[in-house]
Amino acid sequence: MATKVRQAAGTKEEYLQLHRWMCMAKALDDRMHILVKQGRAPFVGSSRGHEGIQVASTAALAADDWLVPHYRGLANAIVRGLTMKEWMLAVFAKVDDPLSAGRNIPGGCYSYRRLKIASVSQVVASWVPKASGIAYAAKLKGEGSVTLCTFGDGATSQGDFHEGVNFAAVHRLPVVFVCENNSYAISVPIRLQMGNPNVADRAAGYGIAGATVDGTDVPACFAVCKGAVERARRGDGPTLIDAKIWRINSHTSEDNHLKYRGKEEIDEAAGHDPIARFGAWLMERGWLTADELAHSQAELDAEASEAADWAEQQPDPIPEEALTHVFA
Ligand SMILES: Cc1ncc(C[n+]2csc(CCOP(=O)(O)OP(=O)(O)O)c2C)c(N)n1
Repeated sequence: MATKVRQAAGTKEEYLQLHRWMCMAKALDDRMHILVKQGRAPFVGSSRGHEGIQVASTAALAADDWLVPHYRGLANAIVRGLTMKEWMLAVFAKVDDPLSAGRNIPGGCYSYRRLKIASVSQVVASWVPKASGIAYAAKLKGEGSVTLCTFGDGATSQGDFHEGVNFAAVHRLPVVFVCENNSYAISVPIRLQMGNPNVADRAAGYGIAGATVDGTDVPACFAVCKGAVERARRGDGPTLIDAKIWRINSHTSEDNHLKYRGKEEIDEAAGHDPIARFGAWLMERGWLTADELAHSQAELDAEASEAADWAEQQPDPIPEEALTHVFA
């Protein structure tokens, strides 16, 4: 049964595209770590380990749908159409940065109207009620759009999470909630975060659909997310998806995970890389060769490096404009 669902979820072309988006995110992530080490960029909140569920959930949307991602959602934004150059403009906080006009740390707090990405915030879970609000507005206007809202396991401990999901449940809103469950909120492990580690079990308490999925299994994620988007679009209300993943890097470049997780666990996390797993899955089917994969990753790595060098040379915001776009 599960196999049937998977085969129906995507075509070869769609899967190859999902994989390329993941490799694009990795190329940018790896480049950002280098830039931080070189003292050229300020910060990286890595999406390594999250890419599978991020591309699968976002690719399940239609172009007119809304994305309300959490700060780790680089691959989500890439699927919506964010280019490497645009991302690097944000990394270097340049005047033409389309995400926050150079006003925030990369991925920290931004929106992108053209790509229908809305108001990401660093205040954990604060974007959950916003996502429900967007979905409510869409429903009232009869827009037919679906809103995808993503967050981490730590976010589910916040009151905002409960209020946002409950509101969406009461009004049967067209919204898909995806918990990218990497089992850490910075240094706090999931056993100290919640009594029941299965976030989707809470769906029953809200009276909505829930699903648990291995977030490193891209075809499975794509099937589950497509199902949730379809359910939302036909008026059957929200779904709460718990995607179990592994955070491969530290929380951010300001954090050192060796202080709170052992080397053995860190190595284990690296072994749950969704990009490697999906690449192997594509190769097993003869849809990608090892040479093609290596060539394409090298090409993307070079593109990320060129995007960084280019963005670094672009103009900085001017001091007189510091308060433009800032609301009191
Ligand atoms: C309301 C609030 N409390 C605390 C923080 C500090 N903080 C930033 S990220 C984070 C961890 C969030 O963990 P999780 O939701 O699991 O997402 P992850 O970063 O693991 O993807 C915390 C506590 C914050 N930004 N906002």
